Formats: sequence, structure tokens, C-alpha cells
Amino acid sequence: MSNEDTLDQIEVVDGDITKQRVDAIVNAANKTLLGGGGMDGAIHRAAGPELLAECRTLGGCATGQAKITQGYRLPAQWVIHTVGPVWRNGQHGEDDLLASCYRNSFALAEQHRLRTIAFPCISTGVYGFPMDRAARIAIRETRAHLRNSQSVVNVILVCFGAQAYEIHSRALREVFPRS
Ligand code: AR6
Repeated sequence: MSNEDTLDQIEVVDGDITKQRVDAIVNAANKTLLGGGGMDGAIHRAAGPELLAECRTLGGCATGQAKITQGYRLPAQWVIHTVGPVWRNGQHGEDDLLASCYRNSFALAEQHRLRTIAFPCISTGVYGFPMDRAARIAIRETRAHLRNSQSVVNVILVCFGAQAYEIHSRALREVFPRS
């Protein structure tokens, strides 16, 4: 398999996740799944109160796991809620837990036969995960999934701002070196 195998199925954009026209957007939530600040709050505001009502029925979510709801007033039909790890010092399983967020989100996308999915930079805001390290994990997991995917064909990594976009573009070139 060439080094660039699934590169054309991954798009890094600078944008707002609530605006993405995809089958599912991923929400970087907290364990309660009852909303929060940052992007979580923006997703709930854009989706409308029905999203919180459905989230109340889910009983929360453990770190590294994922749960799915409808998207209500969002352009995306579904929201996959995942709970990223809080960064401590990197010695508390943070890398594996972040990788699990991507794997479990992809697993739900496959179960629902979704084709397009947009991820935010999970854990890199309030939860403090170093963005460069998180970006390499996000891209590595995306590449691994696309190589064996049954349903998902396009993945958008949504960066909020120019700096996040630059970091992810660089990480993409690292994970897919030109042969
Ligand atoms: N679209 C895309 N990315 C965004 C948006 C947006 N509209 N808004 C912010 N970001 P964070 P976390 C970026 O803090 O670190 C919530 O309160 C932001 O710049 O939203 O996983 C939850 O309820 C950053 O790079 O998520 C949890 O309590 C990235 O999204 C907690 O925050 C993630 O930032 C989760 O913290």
C-alpha cells in the first residue's frame, strides 16, 4: 500500500463544526453529556433543546467512549458524543484514551452506515491536551480506520482557527510522507 493510500479521503479545514454538512459531527463532550462550554455549548445551541432532551436519556458516557444522537436542527443528521481525556502529564493513559474516542466514534459511524463524519480537535481546548500530539493521534486513527472502513468514506478534521489548521496540516504531512 502506498504512503498516500487514504490521504484523499481526509480533509483538514479551518471552520465551525456546527456548520458542517456531513452525516455526523462529533461533539467533544463531558461525562454527563448534558452540555458544557466551548464547542459542546455551540453544538447544543445550534441543535436546539431536543438534543439535550435526548442526551438526558443516555446516562452519561465514560472517557474514551462514544454515544450517538440525532442532530435535530444541525445540518448534520447525527451527533456522536465522545468524552476526551483531561490532560494531566501524559502518564495517565491520555494518548490511548484519545485514540479510543476516535475508534469508538468510527465504530458508531459504521454501525449506522454513515459515509461522512466531521471531528473537532477533541480534548485540545478546556481539557488541555497538547494540540500537536492530539493531531498526530487523530490522523493516525483516521488513516487506520479508512484503510478498513466499510461505510465511512470521508473524514473532515475541523480546526478552529489558523493555528490549529497549521498544526493539523503539518501532522497530516508527517503521517502521510510523500514517497
Ligand atoms: N467548531 C470547531 N472547533 C471548535 C469550536 C467550533 N465551533 N469551538 C471550539 N472549538 P473544547 P475539550 C475547538 O474545550 O478540550 C466542554 O465544556 C477548540 O478551539 O470544546 O474536549 C465539554 O462539555 C479546541 O481546539 O473541548 C467538556 O466539559 C477544540 O475545539 C470540555 O469542554 C476542543 O475544545 C471538553 O473539553
